[in-house]
Amino acid sequence: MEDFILAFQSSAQKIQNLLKVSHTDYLSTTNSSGDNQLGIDVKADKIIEEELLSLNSVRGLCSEEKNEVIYKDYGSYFIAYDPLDGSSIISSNLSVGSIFGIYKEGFESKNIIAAAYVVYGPRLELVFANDVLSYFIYDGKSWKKQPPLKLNESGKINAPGGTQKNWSSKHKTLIDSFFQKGYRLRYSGGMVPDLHQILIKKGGLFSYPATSDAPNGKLRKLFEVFPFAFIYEKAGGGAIDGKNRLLELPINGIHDTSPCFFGSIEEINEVRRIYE
Ligand code: AFP
Repeated sequence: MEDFILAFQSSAQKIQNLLKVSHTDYLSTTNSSGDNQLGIDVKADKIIEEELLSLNSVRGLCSEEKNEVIYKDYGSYFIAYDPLDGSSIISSNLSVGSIFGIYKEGFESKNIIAAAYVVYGPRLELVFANDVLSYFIYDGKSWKKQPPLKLNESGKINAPGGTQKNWSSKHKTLIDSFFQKGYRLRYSGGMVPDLHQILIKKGGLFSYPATSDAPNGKLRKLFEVFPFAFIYEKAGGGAIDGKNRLLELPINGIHDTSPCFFGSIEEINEVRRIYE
């Protein structure tokens, strides 16, 4: 796994440099999910693709920015990644991220054996989870390992995604109930910084539910939902679609999406209670 950590750190430094100097104009193209593509999305995808294809252990790559999976004829691991998540908030100079899921045998939830994300913010940070959860901060010269991130039984942050007028009534009841308990609204529209914040603050709930305009949710299973589900469970929290554990969901196509809830155990139990 060390080769993956080094590859993620190397591509993170290159993409951070790109973010410092790049314009944020859109290309005329869209990705496979129909999202408009920024020039930097395509450049970040290329950087990660080159880093990962150079590893002998990598057999296949699946990117949010591409339609097709890239296969090599040797290697053991399949990596699904979102090279730059948060395109719509880059022009506002908010933090964005890269997300990675590492799968054995093939792209299925049961095959995920590690996950990682990079936060491009005031600091460059990497979180990597396999059997344990490792947290690194880049100080401009090297990546310094930090104490591991751990979720408490509950927290105080509520990060509710999706357009509120398109929420179901039970979802509105759920979200309001946390605000009634004094939870603080912390939502930037960037999955990586929003979920990273809950891990750093040791608790809370991030939700992106089924909505009337996105009945299967918006976030992609292979390179957003499953990696963060893996990381949140390793941190002592939970990750469900309202009822089922996210890491038990099937996959129907590499860009398949799911409603998703990530958080501390008590918040996830409350989601189950309201949704079931
Ligand atoms: P963009 O990549 O289009 O900015 O979308 C970011 C994202 O996929 C994820 O990072 C956020 O959690 C989510 O969308 C925000 O979606 P809403 O703006 O609908 O809340």
